[in-house]
Amino acid sequence: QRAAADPVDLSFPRDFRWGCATAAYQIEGAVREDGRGQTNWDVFSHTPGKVANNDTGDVACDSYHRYRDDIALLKGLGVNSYRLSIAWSRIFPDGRGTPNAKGVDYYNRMIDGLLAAGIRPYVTMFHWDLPAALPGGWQNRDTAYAFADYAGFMAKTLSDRVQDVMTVNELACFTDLGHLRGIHAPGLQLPPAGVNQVRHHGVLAHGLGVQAIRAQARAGTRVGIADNIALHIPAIETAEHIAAAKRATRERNAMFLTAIMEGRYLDSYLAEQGAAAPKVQAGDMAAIGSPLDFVALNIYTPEWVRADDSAKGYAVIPHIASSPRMASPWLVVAPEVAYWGVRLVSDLWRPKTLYVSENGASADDPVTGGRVDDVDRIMYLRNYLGQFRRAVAEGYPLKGYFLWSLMDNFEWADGYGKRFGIHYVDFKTQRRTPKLSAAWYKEVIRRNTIV
Ligand code: GBH
Repeated sequence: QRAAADPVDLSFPRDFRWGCATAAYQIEGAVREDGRGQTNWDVFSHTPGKVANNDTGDVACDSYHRYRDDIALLKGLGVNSYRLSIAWSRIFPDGRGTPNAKGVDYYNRMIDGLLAAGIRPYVTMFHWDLPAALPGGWQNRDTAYAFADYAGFMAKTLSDRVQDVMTVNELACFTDLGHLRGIHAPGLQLPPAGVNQVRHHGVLAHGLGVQAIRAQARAGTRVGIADNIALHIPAIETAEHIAAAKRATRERNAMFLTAIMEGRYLDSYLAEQGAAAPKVQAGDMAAIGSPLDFVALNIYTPEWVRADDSAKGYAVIPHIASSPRMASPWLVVAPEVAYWGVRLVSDLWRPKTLYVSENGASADDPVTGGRVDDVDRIMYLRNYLGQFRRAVAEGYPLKGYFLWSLMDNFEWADGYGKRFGIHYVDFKTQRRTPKLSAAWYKEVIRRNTIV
């Protein structure tokens, strides 16, 4: 006679991809080495008052020199995958022209090292570090073509060893945060028409990038995007609220993922923007709508949505001060978004494959006696994973999970003040120490279930 029911099965499919994610400018440092060109983030972080504590990515985690240590950390975790980004300006210091062999060599060494360790690389071509030499940056349509040339070249170069490529990371960040809110590089606050044009150049870069990668990389290369869409949870799990959350997801991402998945801008978006709508040229929408092999989502903070009598049919419920948050004020804890993010994107657009390209949390890590017992981070990750598991159980095609991040790093406008790593980095000595969350994640991977 048993005292309790059998534990619920929380295991993941046998071929599930377990990984960690990082980005070039956040970890590499070595910004003036081996011919690397300057980027918008070098300029921005060196402009006083833009980044907390006036921190810069000049040294970061020094991964340009310590990439073997990074690979050792990954091996220690037992991950089978790693998501990294390529610094465009190491390959083309001026954004275009002749490739810089030393920059290419760095990524060849990195990829070879990962493969030797049995780790599959997932490569993001652009995670916000734009070559500063490109005139006008994302305001200039030419930047989208320069990106496609670079992405095609790089995919071809790595194609004998890299099968999984993401074009860009988080459209809304490098467009809106940089050009509407001005809190990321290049720090502009443009009027609506300017912002919409930048957004258009962002999705166009993605689309032209997909075409260039398909033209140049080996057949069988899988291409997708890592995007942070506006995510929504139905306030109540009933049909009317679920329909409202689905509609909010489609309409509130009209300038980004919706355009990519549907190959057009929604009429409601164009009507709402009026004269400020983006200027679109012939062929743009077909490029933007290029079919993808997978969609990857960075999943952190959502908004709750309820059905509403308004013309839109939904209402977004604002966050309140008492919502639970991690160390970054924006990082509201809402594990159900893990399920709803995957489900609503699947229901709307039926991608063949989905990945979680980022999920993780900042915490004020307690450092005592050389230990970092970051139980809040474990709590956060365990709860999000439980909701991803729910999506898998219901048959949604979620094939992998990349934890943000392998180690503490340069957290953009927050500098080194916000720590997202499962390895603690002492930025004076560059010493890396596994936090308790690293031991937890290792056990999750080893058993292929939530512990
Ligand atoms: C991701 O962005 C990035 O891809 C990654 O590079 C980053 O390190 C990681 O997440 C953790 O932040 O300051 O209140 O105005 C996540 C989406 C959107 C989160 C912008 C921070 C700024 C909000 N980011 N947001 S606020």
